[in-house]
Amino acid sequence: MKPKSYARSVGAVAGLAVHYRKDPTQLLFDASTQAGRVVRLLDGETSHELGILAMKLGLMPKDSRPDPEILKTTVWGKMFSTPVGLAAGFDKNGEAIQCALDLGFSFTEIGSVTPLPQPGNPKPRVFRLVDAGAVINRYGFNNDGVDAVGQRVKDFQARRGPNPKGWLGINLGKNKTTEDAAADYCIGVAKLAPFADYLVINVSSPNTPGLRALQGRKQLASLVSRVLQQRDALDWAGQPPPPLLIKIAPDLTAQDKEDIAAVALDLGVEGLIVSNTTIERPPEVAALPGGAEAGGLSGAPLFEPSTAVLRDMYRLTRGQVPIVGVGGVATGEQAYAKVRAGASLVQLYTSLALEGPAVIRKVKLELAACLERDGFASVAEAVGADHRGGTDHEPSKSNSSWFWYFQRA
Ligand SMILES: Cc1cc2nc3c(=O)[nH]c(=O)nc-3n(C[C@H](O)[C@H](O)[C@H](O)COP(=O)(O)O)c2cc1C
Ligand SMILES: *[C@@H]1O[C@H](CO)[C@@H](O)[C@H](O)[C@H]1NC(C)=O
Ligand SMILES: *[C@@H]1O[C@H](CO)[C@@H](O)[C@H](O)[C@H]1NC(C)=O
Ligand SMILES: CC(=O)N[C@H]1CO[C@H](CO)[C@@H](O)[C@@H]1O
Repeated sequence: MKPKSYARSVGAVAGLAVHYRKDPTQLLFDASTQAGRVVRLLDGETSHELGILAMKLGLMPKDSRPDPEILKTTVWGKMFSTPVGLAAGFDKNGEAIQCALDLGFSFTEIGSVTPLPQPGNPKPRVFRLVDAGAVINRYGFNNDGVDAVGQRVKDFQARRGPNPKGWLGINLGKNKTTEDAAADYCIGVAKLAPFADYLVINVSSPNTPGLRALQGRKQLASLVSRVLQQRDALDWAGQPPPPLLIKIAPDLTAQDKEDIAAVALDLGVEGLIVSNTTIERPPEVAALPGGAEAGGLSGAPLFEPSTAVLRDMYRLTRGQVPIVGVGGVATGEQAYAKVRAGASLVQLYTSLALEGPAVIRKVKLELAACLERDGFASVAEAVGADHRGGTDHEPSKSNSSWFWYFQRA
């Protein structure tokens, strides 16, 4: 090695040593990001399985650094140290609950869990479109079923102390051949609700053609009220039951959105998760290798459409129903845009799968910086800010002008 480049290498190593001494956990995060690059060479499902395995074995880094104070927020009477959580489908079987929280999320949503275990669709069923920052999946809800998952969540709740640092959401599904979805959700509620900090049911169906709007609304109301009744019939020993959230698709008609908002307000649904993956294929995605695969598209191309639906749902529910914003979040600026559009909490999945756990801290720090930049004292203050004209706060750049036009008209 030439002396000059040798000196440069020594300098670089010394620099890194100083850098990591200041912040040793960063080394683990960077290492896991590098590991993530290798794992990316494997197929989508194998790398997902390896990720879960590493989490189960405790090989994932813990991020014990405190979250910025400004990110602290209270929803459903629960304190979240950051509004950023892990979305459903990553830990389908509740095998890595504590580990997801240790990675730096303030909440993790397991599932979807169906009454009986089911194998899902034939492989391959996960496709990474790395250049588009996207994933297409058609897993078909492979999972261990409510009994196996029930044992795991019971163990988790038994181990954690009286002042939990993170929260557990349980996403309930229906078996493939079940026609009465409410019946399956009720089984999930009966078995899993006692261990959940919140529950999610999915009403992600793209509109059934020919179904009259009112019928759609009636059916949805009947589904949701059966699930609420089942939950409220359990013995909560004077404690409030876990909030029930409904998760929706981004591919909804205006009528669908009005129906869902009306039902949520009428029945007192405690939250909405917006949104699931999309069955749409933007032309730039369809043109990529794998881009035409069937399934749900997540990641970067989902950011705009899911945020638009979030904005609509906040407006239609008049800001009265807490919303969890999910879809394409890979930066703090994007998490901030979801908050301004109306999200009280934010989740991510695909950016974690593509970039590794370093993305979690990045999103949190950037979100804190966005809030400070625009003069917000807390997350709660910024929730729905795009909908309020005439504040001191600068409208965000992501705010489309037509929206302001309608708000101010
Ligand atoms: C591989 C994969 C599996 C998923 N499985 C589920 C699931 O079982 N239940 C569910 O409600 N959402 C599931 N989702 C959807 C995510 O929870 C989330 O709504 C969606 O991916 C958008 O967020 P993202 O762009 O940050 O990934 C899954 C997503 C992916 C990529
Ligand atoms: C979500 O709801 C849709 C529409 O009812 C259904 O087709 C799909 O199978 C559901 N998914 C799960 C996991 O229950
Ligand atoms: C989400 O959307 C996909 C298609 O994009 C659909 O198959 C699935 O049933 C929906 N629901 C859930 C809970 O993922
Ligand atoms: C409630 C219930 O068990 N529903 C269905 C779950 O899935 C299996 C297999 O697909 C069906 O046989 C059940 O009826």
